[in-house]
Amino acid sequence: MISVNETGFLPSAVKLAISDSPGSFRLIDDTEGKPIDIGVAVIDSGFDETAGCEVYRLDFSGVSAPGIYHLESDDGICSAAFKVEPHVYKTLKNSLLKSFYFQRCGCGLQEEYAGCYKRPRCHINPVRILGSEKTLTVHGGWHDAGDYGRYASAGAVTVAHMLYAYELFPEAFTDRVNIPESGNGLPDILNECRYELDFLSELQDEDGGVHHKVTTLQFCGFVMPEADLAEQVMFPVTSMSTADFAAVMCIASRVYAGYDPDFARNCIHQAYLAGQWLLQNPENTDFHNPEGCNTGEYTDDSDIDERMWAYAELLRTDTDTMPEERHHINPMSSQSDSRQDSYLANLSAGLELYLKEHDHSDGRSEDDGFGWQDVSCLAAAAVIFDPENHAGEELRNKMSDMLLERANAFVSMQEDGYPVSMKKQDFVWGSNMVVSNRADILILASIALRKKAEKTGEDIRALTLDIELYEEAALNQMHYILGMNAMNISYVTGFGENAFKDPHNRVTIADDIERPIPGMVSGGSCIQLLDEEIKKIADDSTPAQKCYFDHHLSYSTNEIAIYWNSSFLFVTAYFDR
Ligand code: G3I
Ligand code: 9MR
Ligand code: ZN
Repeated sequence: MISVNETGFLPSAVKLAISDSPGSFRLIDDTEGKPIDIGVAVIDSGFDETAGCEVYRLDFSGVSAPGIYHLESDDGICSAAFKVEPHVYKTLKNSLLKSFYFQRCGCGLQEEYAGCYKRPRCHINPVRILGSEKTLTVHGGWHDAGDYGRYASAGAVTVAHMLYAYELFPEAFTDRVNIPESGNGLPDILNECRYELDFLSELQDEDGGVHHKVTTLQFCGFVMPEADLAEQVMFPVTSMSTADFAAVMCIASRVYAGYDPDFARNCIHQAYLAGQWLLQNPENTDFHNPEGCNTGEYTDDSDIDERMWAYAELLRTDTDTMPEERHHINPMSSQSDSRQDSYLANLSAGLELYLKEHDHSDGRSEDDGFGWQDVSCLAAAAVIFDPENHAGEELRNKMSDMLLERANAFVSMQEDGYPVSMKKQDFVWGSNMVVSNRADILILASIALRKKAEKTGEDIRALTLDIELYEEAALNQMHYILGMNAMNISYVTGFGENAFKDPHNRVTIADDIERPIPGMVSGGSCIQLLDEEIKKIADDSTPAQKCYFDHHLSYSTNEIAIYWNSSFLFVTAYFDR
């Protein structure tokens, strides 16, 4: 087997594929239908426990001419085809972004924008507040994944991935992706995130607390969204949701300030209220489903990282750096200094506690801190890329150290076997997000080094080697998701000859359309074997990369989710800016 990134490579990038057997290999130009005179170097990379085989890296970086190619061994084994061209990831980037439109709840998807995936509006009935008969109406937001639940933390982290990407490399988001708001003066990534932000803002109580989720009590069957008519319930306020909400509303207030000042002012006001709630409610409200409820829990036994992220963003954003008139809605504005002090004190204490709890002396694999459960590197991004450095030099250095330590660990983890920065224990539910998050961290490290050089005037050439190492490692994680893996499968619907086809996605299961909605990322291999379907084809002896089943019933290995897509959009957009 020869596995390769089935979308393709940028012309000047290092180009690798993986063979599970030795031999000699040729590069075939599929347009000409014949081999080209480019050497394919074979490097024995040793036995890879996560793949369960010897791994031979095939380096064909010598090709740079735009075209369509595939690799062939001397005994006739062929890889999937792939492209080499500038902007080879543009279509993928735009499809990953468009996928959020297909997750929209509360509106109909019109044929003009959704094509054959058009559908009527869904989940428009009033929502009951758990434990009472009171109802309220909530609007919009994205369905979380293959289910139709709407979850505050998952939504907030998803939007944060996208808004941080936009803040750090806006040039990657100039294309329109044909959604109803296209052409309204905002980039479509901001139009799409606004759809979720407007929903999130309806989850906040007057005291600033944010409700954990809006779902039915039980997962519905494999029906279309508009046929899911069971009562929707709003679950209690949690500290995790309130903290994630505070953080993402701060980012939104910055990013939308130039486009919609009223909306931006409301975002920072809601963030400020959430921040006040956090200061007044210091206990973690680790959520667990009540009796009779089986929808997504998004439990977290610690909210230290979420609070760290909230305080980092509030420290950076809930200050006078915002338009002066904003303070009129913050009666506490004359006390903004004392607010600043409390954010800074809590951020500093939170980081100290977090670092103590995550010292990895127990041999656990590295955290990435860019997902829904551990948001520590979202907090790091808030501090490191704050142009005003509100957190101060010492805290910023600690955050940079944490980020760079992880990036360096991810670089070294790809030295043998598959160049993917994963140990066996990292193949958890949503392991493709772990891979993608590690690419995101590598990119953040690269950006941080560039910005440091710009700021200090340090000769960028001294940092170039590190920057190139980080970016090459980030691309290797991307290659894994797009096909260079032991399953020889592309984990993004519609992208690659061997793209996965049968996601655990209720819309795809129920819509009677053969092709799955494109641009959706599969959760990927999970060694915990957490559903009955995967247990039919995998057991404890199955290599970590192969605990995967392209079957709609395997929800623990083959679901799709908004924060898996946003994490991968971050890395794809970076390489198509
Ligand atoms: O954090 C621990 C880690 O410390 C430990 O080493 C590892 C192995 O034991 O487990 C890690 O916890 C895992 C957690 O995800 C964080 O990665 C749990 O085992 C695992 O069960 C948990 O899975 C989550 C799953 O819901 C079940 O709760 C997935 O991350 C999460 O993406 C998924 O989310 C679902 C929603 O509930 C419902 N909507 C669909 C969505 C995607 O499947
Ligand atoms: O479809 C649900 C998926 O979104 C969740 O991630 C998963 C775990 O919470 O549960 C899925 O729903 C299944 C339920 O848990 C058990 N009965 C079968 C349901 C559909 O696969
Ligand atoms: Zn809906």
